[in-house]
Amino acid sequence: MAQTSKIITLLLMVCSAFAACTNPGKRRAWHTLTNNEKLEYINAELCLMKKPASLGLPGAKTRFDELQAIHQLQAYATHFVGAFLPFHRMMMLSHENALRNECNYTGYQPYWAEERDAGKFKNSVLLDPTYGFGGDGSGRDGCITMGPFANYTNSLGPGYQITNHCINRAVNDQMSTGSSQASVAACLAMATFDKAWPCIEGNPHAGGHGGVGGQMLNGVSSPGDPLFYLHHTWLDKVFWDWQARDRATRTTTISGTNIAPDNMPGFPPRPSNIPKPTSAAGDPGTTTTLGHVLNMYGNSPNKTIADVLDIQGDFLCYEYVDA
Ligand SMILES: *[C@@H]1O[C@H](CO)[C@@H](O)[C@H](O)[C@H]1NC(C)=O
Ligand SMILES: *[C@@H]1O[C@H](CO)[C@@H](O)[C@H](O)[C@H]1NC(C)=O
Ligand SMILES: *[C@@H]1O[C@H](CO)[C@@H](O)[C@H](O)[C@H]1NC(C)=O
Ligand SMILES: [Cu+2]
Repeated sequence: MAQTSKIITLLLMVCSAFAACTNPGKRRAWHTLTNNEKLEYINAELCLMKKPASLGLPGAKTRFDELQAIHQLQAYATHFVGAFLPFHRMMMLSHENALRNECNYTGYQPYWAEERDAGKFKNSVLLDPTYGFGGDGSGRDGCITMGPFANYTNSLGPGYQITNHCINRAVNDQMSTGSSQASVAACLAMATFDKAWPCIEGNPHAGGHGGVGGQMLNGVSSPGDPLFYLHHTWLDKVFWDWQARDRATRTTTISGTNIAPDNMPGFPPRPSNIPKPTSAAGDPGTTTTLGHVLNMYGNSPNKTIADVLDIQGDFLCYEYVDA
């Protein structure tokens, strides 16, 4: 009898070790969604834009703003550092969970398959005024005037400022060429994280931010444009595609500095009230480690880099459906 229950316990342990992620959420490319699926996503985002803020973060008026604040408050600790990709992965999850848990969204976070639109963002279905995120900006302030998000007032940004302004864009198809399949392929071919991460953070990352322009081009306040989440989810897919080429190693190791340069190219200067990151929480020194804490400012529980390296692990459970 004792023997039997020992065996059962053992079996249960073995099962639970492998049962962590049996039904991964499917993250799909925006252009492959049906119109109804697109509207469900858009309406859930509008729901976050209407929900009052509840976390007490500076300047944030809505739940959408609070997710933007995660990025604004720690831009200099999350770019040009080893945590860049894990941090943005965690931020995408925090956003996806807010849509699902607070706004009844039943899908998963979609991505913008930017390689299809590189050099021609102007014609992208992502900018559709009915089943997309509205068009380019226009007028003196570059405000978007079409689509479901035309009248949203951002409370955070530009940069570190807390001011009311429209969502603005300045589509630049010179810049959007940086999102090309060639840029992606070059990064996927990198042999080490220390080469793959800066490659992804350069182009394709810059291609999407510069290609959309306006708010998206502001390294600090870019999540004020809902396209940010489609862009960074695509980058997360690129990161995962790179990791999957050597999953055992690339989901269990991390490296890179955790000290960003004083003046990050394309970023507004760091104001004096935002402390210079010296060593991020959880890292004993100046190198990014698995214990590095990803601070979600209460939007969702903090996690460590170790928690988010495998998208089908004990914590994360999603997969990317190829476009
Ligand atoms: C989500 O669905 C529940 C149950 O139907 C409902 O009570 C709630 O109001 C919905 N929330 C939103 C934000 O639509
Ligand atoms: C935005 O505001 C304008 C002017 O009040 C209005 O005509 C338009 O329907 C609004 N758009 C949306 C998506 O709410
Ligand atoms: C999240 O991490 C930050 C930075 O380490 C820390 O200051 C904060 O208290 C943590 N928040 C929670 C809810 O644990
Ligand atoms: Cu960012």
